[in-house]
Amino acid sequence: MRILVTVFVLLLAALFAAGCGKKEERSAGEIRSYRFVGQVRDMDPSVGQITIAHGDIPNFMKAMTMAMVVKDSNLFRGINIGDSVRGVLVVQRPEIWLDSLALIPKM
Ligand SMILES: [Cu+2]
Repeated sequence: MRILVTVFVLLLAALFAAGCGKKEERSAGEIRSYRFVGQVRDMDPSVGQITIAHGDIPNFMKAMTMAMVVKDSNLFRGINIGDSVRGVLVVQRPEIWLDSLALIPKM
């Protein structure tokens, strides 16, 4: 009986370890991207930051105005305060940055 209990405990431990391992694999270095539409409120290429009032981003965040990190200074090209834009936010914890940005032409 004691052997059976030991085997059962070991099995549980193995399952638990496998589960944890999988979870860690998923979260570490995982990259997610989220499309959004918004309006440029402020931008500062010297510090690589742009402030955008964005709409709801499903499964990520509600509509809000936030400063976004811009790694590629080319994204600022042709963009001005007040412009309507669509973009892609990339999340790779602990980092979040603006990965692409495009002007929505005025009608
Ligand atoms: Cu936000």
